[in-house]
Order: sequence, then structure tokens, then C-alpha cells
Amino acid sequence: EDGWRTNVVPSPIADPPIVYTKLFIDNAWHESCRGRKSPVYNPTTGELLCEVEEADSEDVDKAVRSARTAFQTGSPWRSMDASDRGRLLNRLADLVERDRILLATLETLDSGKVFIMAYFVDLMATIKTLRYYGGWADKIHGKTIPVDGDYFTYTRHEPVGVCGQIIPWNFPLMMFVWKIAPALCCGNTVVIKPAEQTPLSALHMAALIKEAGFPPGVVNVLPGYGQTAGSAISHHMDIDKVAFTGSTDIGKLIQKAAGESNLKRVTLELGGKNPNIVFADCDLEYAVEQAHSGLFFNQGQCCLAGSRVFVEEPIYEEFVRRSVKMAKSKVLGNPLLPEVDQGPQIDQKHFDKIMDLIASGKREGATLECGGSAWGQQGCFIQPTVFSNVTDDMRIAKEEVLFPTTTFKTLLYNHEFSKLQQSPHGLLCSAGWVNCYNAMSAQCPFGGFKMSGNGRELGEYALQEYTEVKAVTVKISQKNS
Ligand code: TXE
Repeated sequence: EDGWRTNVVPSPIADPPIVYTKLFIDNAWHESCRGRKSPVYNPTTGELLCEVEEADSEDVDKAVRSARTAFQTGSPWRSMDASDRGRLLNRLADLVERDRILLATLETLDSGKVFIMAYFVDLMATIKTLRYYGGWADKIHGKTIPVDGDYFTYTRHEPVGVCGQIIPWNFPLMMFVWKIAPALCCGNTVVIKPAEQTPLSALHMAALIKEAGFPPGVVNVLPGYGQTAGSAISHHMDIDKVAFTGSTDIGKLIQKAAGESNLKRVTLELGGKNPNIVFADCDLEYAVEQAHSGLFFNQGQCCLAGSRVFVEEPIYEEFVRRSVKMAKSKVLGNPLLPEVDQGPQIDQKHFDKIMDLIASGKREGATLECGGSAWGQQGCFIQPTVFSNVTDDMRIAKEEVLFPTTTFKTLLYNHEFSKLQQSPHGLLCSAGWVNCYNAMSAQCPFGGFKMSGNGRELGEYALQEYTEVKAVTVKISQKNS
């Protein structure tokens, strides 16, 4: 049962029943106010998996009212001991462990990610994140501050209030938990919208949240589209903070909506076009393998995918040769099957975007080393693709595409920067991995600089994003140092 320690590879559940398809508000299942439903497809086959209730602005209003009531002073949630909030998060982690195979299966059906990866990576991260923040709940301390004069000053780290959270389709469950766990640990209430493509694991989590014993209204889950439900969240006058993961374009709209409405706090985790720098003195086999998994993991659908690989000249050709061999060896197919390494891309829109970018790479003169075409008879599959001889001005070197397209560029051996300057300390970025890639963990902060977003998720740093600091100053008759 404890698969990640025993490394027992479980089998997915065959044709799991899809039980939860409604809006989750106030710990109950609701039909949408406008009576609309939206389709959910399996990207592997293109088949309809189910229809889910589709939230719009009235449903957001309803969910926000519920979250606001749950946040009121004296409510069961506000008067709960912090340690009990931690206990609830741990109980939720227990339930995710219990339903781990089912959740991984739903995740694969809904998003096309490889089942074994969903089980070992996404589910493990989900469970660990819940437990990590369960541990923090009763360790969020203020300070006492030696202010001037006869006063006693202390700070409280209070919850922000009702948090709107909007998440994408590439890690539906993991993003759900990255968002709700720090928010709940700090005592906030939540209205969360999964991506329209991938609502199923979030709805199953809603059922588990109720089963774990969270009071009604603490978490509300609203499947729906961005332009309707998402926009209603970002514009809402009674939401105190919005946390968003998705594209830079929509991130800008979220920030604007916050400014136009109630100046709600905003944290954004947006796109990236991440460089992976390989020096000639590397362990070549290991470096090729790391560069490969750093990009190809999750069909390349990661905002941290290392999609630009800069390789020092002496090893450039050999590096490209080995990388192409590795890319060509990938087995595409139904991601529920154990022998498959790569599933489909998320949907037709994304498929078209990738094909357009691949075409631009060819047109602009990069060398297509392998892949570049659609694969199979059904679903949104694309062959693993490697380009070499890429220059910085090409679209494939600049635009995030969320697809395994490696773009290789030579780094001159006598490069003008010293290796020290090229270490993470010398680069304008929010994270660096040295001699590894994709080494993530719940304890380590995650987020972007500049147009890749602001704010940090995970780790202790995420607590700042979900708390307000209140300074309380008490007049005293005489201070005593
Ligand atoms: O993202 P969107 P899409 C990047 C990646 C990808 C591109 C487009 O480059 O190709 O974005 O993907 C909600 N108000 N990333 O179209 O539209 C939407 O419903 C409020 C990077 O899927 O940003 C979904 O829940 N919300 C990335 C979420 O925003 C709105 C992950 C993300 O969708 C909205 C995904 C609106 N007006 C894509 N419009 C990463 N950082 O990991 C949409 N949404």
C-alpha cells in the first residue's frame, strides 16, 4: 500500500465510476444556477468521459457567501485550535493515501499523464504537501517587538480571508493541493476553480475534504471556464486574495481584475522558458538523462520544463546525438499502460499551438533532429521533438509551448562569462538546479521572477502569501527591558 517506499507498481482501476460531477459548495453538491454542464474528454481517445456542472458568476457568488460565513469570527473554523487544522490536513492526506490508485487513475484519464508518474510523482507530492502544511498549522508565530515608549507590541499572523484559487490542467491534483494546503493551514477559506479540461480529481478531493471533517464552506470547488467562473473570482468584491497558476496572458488579466475590483492580493505562477546549461566537463550520460527528463516529464507540460538546452561546444554534437536517441526511444500510447512513457497533449487547442511552433522552428531554420509530427490515429499525440542549431531570435527559443521540444544551442567553450557567473547566483531567475533537474519538494519554495509571476508556493515562504501581519500595540505603565 505504501507504494513509494516499496516501489510496488500498482495497476490502474479499470473503468472507474465517475461519481462526483457537481459543484461543491458548503460541503454539499449543487447544480449550477444556470443549469449548464460542460463536457470532460479523455485526451488519449478523444472520448467524452462525463459532463460536469458548469459554474458561472452566480455560483461563484454562492460559494463566496459560503466561504465568507465559514470565515466569520466565532465560526467552527475560526475558533478551531490550529493543531486541529493540522489534524484535518493530515486526515485528508490519509484519505488521499486510501484513494491513491483511484485518484491517479482519474488523473490519467482526465489529463493524459502517464499513470505510473501520476501515482508516484503527483500523488506522492500531493500527500507530502498536505502533511507538510498539516505540520505548519500550529507553528505560525508572530513576534514581540521592542518598540520605543511605554508600549508592548506584538504581531499576529492572521489568515487573509476568502481566497480565490484558479489552477491549470498540467498537474490538476498537485496544483489543487499546492493551493489549498497552505491556505487552510493558515486558517483561510477557499473557492477554487480547476481547469475546464481537468475537474475530476478536484471533485474527488472535494468529497474527501467533507469526509475528513472540514466544516462547511471552508473549501468550495467550482468547475467552470476561465472567462466566466475564473473571471468572476478575480473580479469578486468579497474575495480577499487570488492565487493563479496558468498563462502569462491570463495572469495579466487577473492582476488587472484585482486592481479594478477590490485590490485583492494576487499571487501568480505563470509560464517559463527555462534554460538548462551543460558544461563540457559534465558526466555526459547523466547530463543527457537529466536534460531529457527535465523536459520530457509530463509530456513537456511543465512550467519549469528545461526546453532550452545550452551545451558547451566540445560536447555539443555528441550531446545532441544521445538526446535524439533517447527521444526516439520513447514509447507513446495509452498512458494507463505500464510500458508507455508518453501520453497525449491535453487538448486540440494545445496540440495546434505546438504544431504551429514546430512549423515555425522549421521555417526559421532550426534543424529538426527528430519528431515534429502528430502520432497515432486518435487523441492529441505528438512525437517527441528535438531541434538543434537554434538561435535566440527563433520563436521556439522564446515561447513557452509545454511540449517536449528540446532546442539545442551551442555555448561557446571560451564563453565570456566565468562559470561562477553562470551559476544560479549570477542568473536572473528564482530557482536553480545544479547537477540535477526537477528536484522538487514540499519544503522548497517555488515560483517565478518577472513575467513568470510573483509570490512563492510551497515551503515556509508560502505561509506569507496566506497571512496578514497584524501589529498590536498595548499601552503599559512602564516598560521593563
Ligand atoms: O492557460 P490559461 P491555457 C501556459 C502554456 C500554455 C498556455 C495556455 O504556455 O500553452 O499557458 O494554456 C483559467 N480569468 N500555461 O489556455 O488560459 C482557466 O480556466 C480567470 C502555463 O490552459 O491561463 C484555467 O483554470 N481565469 C502553466 C487557468 O486559468 C481564467 C499551466 C489556466 O488557463 C481566465 C498552464 C480568465 N479570463 C498553461 N481565462 C503553468 N504555469 O504551469 C482562463 N482562466
